[in-house]
Amino acid sequence: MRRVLAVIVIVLGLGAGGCSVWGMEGGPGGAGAAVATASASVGPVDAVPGPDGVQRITVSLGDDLRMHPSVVRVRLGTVAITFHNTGAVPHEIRLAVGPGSQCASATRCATSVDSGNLDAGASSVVRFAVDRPGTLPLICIYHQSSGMTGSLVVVA
Ligand SMILES: [Cu+2]
Repeated sequence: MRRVLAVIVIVLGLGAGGCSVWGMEGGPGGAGAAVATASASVGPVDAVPGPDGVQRITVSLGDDLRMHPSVVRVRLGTVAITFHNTGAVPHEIRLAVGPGSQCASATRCATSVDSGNLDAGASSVVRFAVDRPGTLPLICIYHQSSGMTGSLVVVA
């Protein structure tokens, strides 16, 4: 019981942190985006397991054509990534989960998962399972050539 409460507190704390990051990026234009780009290159950001064991993280997509964060680290198991378009330019994120992975949801069972088209302000949750360590590429299919890429680092 005590352990469950501790987990909930941690999740709530990180959730609040995520909101403040969104606040910065949600502000008017360039300055906020530049700050977010700098912080995105610092290093991988861990997805946070919930009480159900699913590791969750939100990746924000901006008009700077970058993912925030651009490097997400997860452990083996089920992952749910929320892709949220905080800007005006549409994005669509695809993740090649590879032959060693399988989808946790019956509706998404393929070697890649896709956010679908995300117009301004839209978000979608991509849920899948990873069963071997490695680094999987995240790409925006509209802006890959502009460097709108990232990676999912899977550790044991
Ligand atoms: Cu994009």
